[in-house]
Amino acid sequence: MNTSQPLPDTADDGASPEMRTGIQSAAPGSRRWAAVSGVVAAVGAVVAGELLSGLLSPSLSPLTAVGGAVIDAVPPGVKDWAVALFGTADKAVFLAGMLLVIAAVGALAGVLEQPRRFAGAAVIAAFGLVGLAAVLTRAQLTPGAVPVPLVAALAGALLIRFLIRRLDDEAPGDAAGTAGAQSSGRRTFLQSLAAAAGVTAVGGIIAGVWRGAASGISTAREKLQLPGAASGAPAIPAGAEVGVDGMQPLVTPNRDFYRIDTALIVPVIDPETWTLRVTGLVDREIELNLADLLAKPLIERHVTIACVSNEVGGDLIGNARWLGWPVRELLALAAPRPGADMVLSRSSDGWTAGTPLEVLTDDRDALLAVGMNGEPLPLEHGFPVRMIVPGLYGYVSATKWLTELRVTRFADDKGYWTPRGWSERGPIKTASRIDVPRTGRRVSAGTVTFGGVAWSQHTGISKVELRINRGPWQQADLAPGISLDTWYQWQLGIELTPGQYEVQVRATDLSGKPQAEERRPVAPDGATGFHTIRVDVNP
Ligand SMILES: Nc1nc2c(c(=O)[nH]1)N[C@H]1C(S)=C(S)[C@@H](COP(=O)(O)O)O[C@H]1N2
Ligand SMILES: [Mo]
Repeated sequence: MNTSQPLPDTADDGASPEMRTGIQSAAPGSRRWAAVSGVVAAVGAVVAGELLSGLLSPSLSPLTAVGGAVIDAVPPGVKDWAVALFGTADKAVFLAGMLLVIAAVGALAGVLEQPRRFAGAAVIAAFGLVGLAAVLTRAQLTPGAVPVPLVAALAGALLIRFLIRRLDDEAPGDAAGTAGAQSSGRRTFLQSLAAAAGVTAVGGIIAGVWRGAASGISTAREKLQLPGAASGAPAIPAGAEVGVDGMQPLVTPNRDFYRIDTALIVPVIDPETWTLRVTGLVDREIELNLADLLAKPLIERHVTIACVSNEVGGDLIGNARWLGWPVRELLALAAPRPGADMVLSRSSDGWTAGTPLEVLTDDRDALLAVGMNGEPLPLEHGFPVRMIVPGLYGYVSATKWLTELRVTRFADDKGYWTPRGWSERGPIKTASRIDVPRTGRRVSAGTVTFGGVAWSQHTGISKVELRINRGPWQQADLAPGISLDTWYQWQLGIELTPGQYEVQVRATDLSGKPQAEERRPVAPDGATGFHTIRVDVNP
């Protein structure tokens, strides 16, 4: 930049000195820079909070506390929100939105700080108090988390004051403000602003890498040696995978497994210090650590878990081989008292699920899972320990980052989603899906091969049928399932002449009950209706 030339907006600043009646008034051009200063100060405060929480409270920063509080406070019945939370929440978009709001408040603070000293600093301090309030309400609260929003806000307030002072120095507000003095003052201001922005950016990158890598825990996870299973998973029967091109694998690889949770950042739990407590209506409270758990006789089972927010034909469902200790064994040690009918499982971030005691104590192999497809649980799937309960939607059973099992009663306690418009009980509904061909796809006339999956966890599937243009149901070839708790693949070849067709699928469970035809939305307890696709058959 040519320093002998006035910067573009010194023209607005300098052209009308009479506008600057004393140091309190801000010229329009410098107001823009005041806004920029405010943005840098506000984002700087956020970054300071992230860095400091990295040191003092890795699982709770002011930013994630406010985000978590916003997510929890979303009014029930707001469908898009529910879908965003239950559905594959785009957490990056949510975080970006939060940063935009913070930047906007920062800009406002900058504009306020310029004419009224400390007005902007007060806005940033108020922001710190919001952060503190949010932090205090979070389940991950530790003493170390408390000073973080205060120190971060103080840093932001000092920074905004410093930058605005520099900005004001540039324009003394009287005739002494010659073009030369202004341009040198402007240079000093811009240098300060650039330095502050640079430090903020570098700090942001460090905080991001720090979080992203969650390095120590990832390493601990990689080093963790899972014991073998005392009772291995039943072998996958021959032919369970129908081998139709374009179908998903029968066992879902971890990296492709759907992820649903309310956690803005993945909770990072040190396996060395993790404990699980059994509390509530029990004769004996129990606390065990990971070494205790891994020393138990573990079993391995394939279980297909599904989200209640899975739309008809949707992909919020996956099948994995889970290694864990049966929940019923732990509950037997704790000895639930008469009258208890629910277990409220809690994760490290305070999220809860209410599961009927009965399904955790019957023979269905509900697990305290430590392994997923032969590896320790991935961090985003609940490392180090989660629950897996065959037959129930995830929101009432599949607690990730598990820390407590509270034996209680449905009359006394509620899981996270129940007061938010979702049913207290969530058995998975029998359903089926056409995966091949994909809807709208063009295929050639002749034998068209259809393929897909059907599930009725813990009951099993007896038949799958297809119908074309609402004609008679035609029975598909149903592959053997791995167990009653997993999905089944099916396929059927149908002769089709050129034209456009509607194809529907329905499954019947092993008790003879067909899946529900009536179209119902996902709330409050899971969608129903036949998955319907359209196929264009070319000549
Ligand atoms: N801690 C915690 N566990 C949770 C949730 C959550 O929000 N927090 N969501 C549940 C829901 S709604 C589902 S469908 C499953 C999804 O498990 P996955 O992400 O491993 O597929 O996790 C369950 N466990
Ligand atoms: Mo879910």
